[in-house]
Amino acid sequence: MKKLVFMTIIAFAVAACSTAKHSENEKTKAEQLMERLDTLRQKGYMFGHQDDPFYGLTWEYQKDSSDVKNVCGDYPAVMGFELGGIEMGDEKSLDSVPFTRISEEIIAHHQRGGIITISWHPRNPLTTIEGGGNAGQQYPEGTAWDISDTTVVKSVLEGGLKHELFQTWMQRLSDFLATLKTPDGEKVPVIFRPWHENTGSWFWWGERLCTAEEYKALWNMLQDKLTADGLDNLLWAYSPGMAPDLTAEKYMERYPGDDRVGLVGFDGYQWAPDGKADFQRLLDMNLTMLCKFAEDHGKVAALTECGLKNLSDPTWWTSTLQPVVEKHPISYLLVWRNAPHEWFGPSPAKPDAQYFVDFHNNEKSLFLNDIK
Ligand code: BMA
Repeated sequence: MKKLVFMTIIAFAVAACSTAKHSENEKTKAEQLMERLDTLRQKGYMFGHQDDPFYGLTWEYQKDSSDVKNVCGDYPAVMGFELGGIEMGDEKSLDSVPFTRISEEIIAHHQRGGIITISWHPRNPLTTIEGGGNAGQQYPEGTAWDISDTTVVKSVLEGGLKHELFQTWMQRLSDFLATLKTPDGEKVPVIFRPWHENTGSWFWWGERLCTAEEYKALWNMLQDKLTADGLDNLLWAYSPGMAPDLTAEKYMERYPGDDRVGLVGFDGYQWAPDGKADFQRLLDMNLTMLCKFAEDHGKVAALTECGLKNLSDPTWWTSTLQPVVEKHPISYLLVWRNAPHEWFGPSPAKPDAQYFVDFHNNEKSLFLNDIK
């Protein structure tokens, strides 16, 4: 990559990662992560998997296990973790993973040289019944997917009905993030990706649920709070959903600003088992837009979520995904979790495993051993 572009990226990263500028030897963890991502991008694209170290299709909570490693012999370079439920003070996430374990695995992956990304699907602050009335319920009442009311974002902003409650929720999130430190006190760098898929309307922060101004105010409120708490290890990622109308103009509509975002991406799944051609066309088109946007704005680009549910086409890794992503200078792609009811990663028990090995062996796909 041209030096000028690299310098631009670093300049924006400094702005996006914290308000203070830092000299070479006192870069924040977020700034260092941005530089690392940018360097690694010259080599290829990293593979990521959500909830990788907790469970697979035939096991759960076995130390050092991973479906990805069990298939190809290496851990994913990027691991994704979900914090939904932390805002309630729950012991387990909405995906039933104990938060103490999440903290431990984040630190362990960082210590083995890997990269961490965190998502957060907080419950609906307006419809959640405090004291647990509808806690633990997955869909949709009281959850992030509860879109029964269009004033939820407004309600948590300054002057809103749930503003105070949301301060408590943000504090609990902040307290958890503060635990992400190695034993010698080093903060773990994290790609933090809140308020995602906001150009769709299935979360309470979605497009038809709030105005662009309200969305940005929500983003800013959370970012300002976590920054004020000293969390300068967060690289903020903005990721709407893949869509035929995701032009650069559309991408900008709710974009929080170059000074507030370090990584740009989008989430894009192939939902129809026979939808290969349409998926490839759309993915290619959106990645072309995204990578140009990233270059113009001095950001790192990533396919922040993707997958084919239950790998209904076992050749998907090499026949569908790889040919498109290898054309674009993205930092990483991340496939969603291997839950019993829906899985997006490989598993030794499934026919896509042999194709995943080929995907892993391709020199442009990067796994943990490729980035250490
Ligand atoms: C969704 C599904 C849900 C899960 C949520 C948050 O895509 O996997 O089962 O609770 O993500 O991780």
